[in-house]
Amino acid sequence: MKDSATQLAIHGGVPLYAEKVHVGRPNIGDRAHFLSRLDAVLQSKWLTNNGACVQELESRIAQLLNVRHCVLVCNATIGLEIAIRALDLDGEVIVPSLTFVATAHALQWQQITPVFCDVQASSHLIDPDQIEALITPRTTGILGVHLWGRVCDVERLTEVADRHRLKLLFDAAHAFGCSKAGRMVGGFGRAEVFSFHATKFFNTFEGGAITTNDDDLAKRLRLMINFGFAGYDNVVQIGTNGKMNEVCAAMGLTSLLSLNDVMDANRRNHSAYAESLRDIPGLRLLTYPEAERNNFQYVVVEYEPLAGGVTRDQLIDILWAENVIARRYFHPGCHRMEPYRTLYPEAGRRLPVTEAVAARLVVLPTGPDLTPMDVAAIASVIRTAVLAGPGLARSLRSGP
Ligand code: T4K
Repeated sequence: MKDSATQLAIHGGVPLYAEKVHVGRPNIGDRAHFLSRLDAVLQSKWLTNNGACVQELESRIAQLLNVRHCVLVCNATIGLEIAIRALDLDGEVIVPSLTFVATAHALQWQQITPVFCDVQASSHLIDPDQIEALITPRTTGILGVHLWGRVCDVERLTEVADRHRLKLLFDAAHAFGCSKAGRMVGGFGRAEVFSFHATKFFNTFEGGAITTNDDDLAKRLRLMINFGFAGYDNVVQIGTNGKMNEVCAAMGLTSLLSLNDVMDANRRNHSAYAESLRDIPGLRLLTYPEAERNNFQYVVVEYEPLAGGVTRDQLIDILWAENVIARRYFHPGCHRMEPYRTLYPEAGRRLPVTEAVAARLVVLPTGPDLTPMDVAAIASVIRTAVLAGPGLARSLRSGP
């Protein structure tokens, strides 16, 4: 991130990597396949508006996720906004604060109040026990987030939503290829919204999908992503432009081919992190349920320093100085970002777990380009930094 003291502290001024190793490096897949798809797109002179690649990708994803409808969109943020609107949500919607800010923005953008709910400490997922206390006569829905690809307690959320006649929607931005009780994410709640952004496990450069088993909702979604057009010159409702283009869909068709390889590489790296980070005091690696499918895209660590040891932010500085671009996702929680901290200044009071977890999070790089040896090297930087403790923390504070 910055300071030469951190480099001096660990590697005598020479960073671990000559080039930056990032969280969120895109998985590129089979270039030749992508380029031949691209060539076919150019040849066809059909570049967007429900082209052949979009149609093929929609049907492949629907099949993979075992869901009736997959509506591709230009990104997950617009996908969330459209799904929220198609479900007629308004007033207040209950949502976790421990998420990427797009989840909250998708509500506030359309004048819906995001009512922030705390998460469970062990899973980082919305806590079903806290929801009922937040329901008011203005509440119309619950927006769960399958954070890190770990799937929400869908059963309990469904039960609460049904009891209070609320609509249940999921932000599944992280959860492509993940499962719960053997069921693929995609068919839970009224709809689920995936992100296919460059940094995601499965990418289309920019993009996303709304999936649902509800035929009427799917029809509405399709109208909404295309300005409300029901045919040439026939606009039947308000809509926007949420379409995915053919280049992005071609990338998606390419990414599908390497899905299992990427998942395997991520799983291998996650195990390597588990092995190398074992027994470091104050450090907990978030694990994924063994019986479920997960894409292991996020390697998430909670770090609570021992007295006088390097802080979480110093640990991130040290990693950055080594050219390991770790992230503090999703610090400090949406409720501490604008416009939420101004609009809802009291929200933090009911979010003690979110506040504590957000202060401890470190997300580490993974992906097929990273080998278990890289993982061991990154872990060794972390071990050195944490174990060096107060001495190193003092040198970081005083500088070179
Ligand atoms: N809901 C949730 C729970 C989400 O996490 C997200 C997005 C959304 C909704 C909304 O989805 P989209 O509307 O984006 O489809 C990044 C992504 O832009 C964002 O999609 C993602 N979540 C979020 C977790 O990460 P930033 O602000 O951290 O991006 P940035 O530019 O700092 O890049 C992240 C890392 O990836 C960097 O270390 C660099 C690396 N990178 C990035 C890009 C774009 C690359 O190596 N190559 C690249 O092409 O938000």
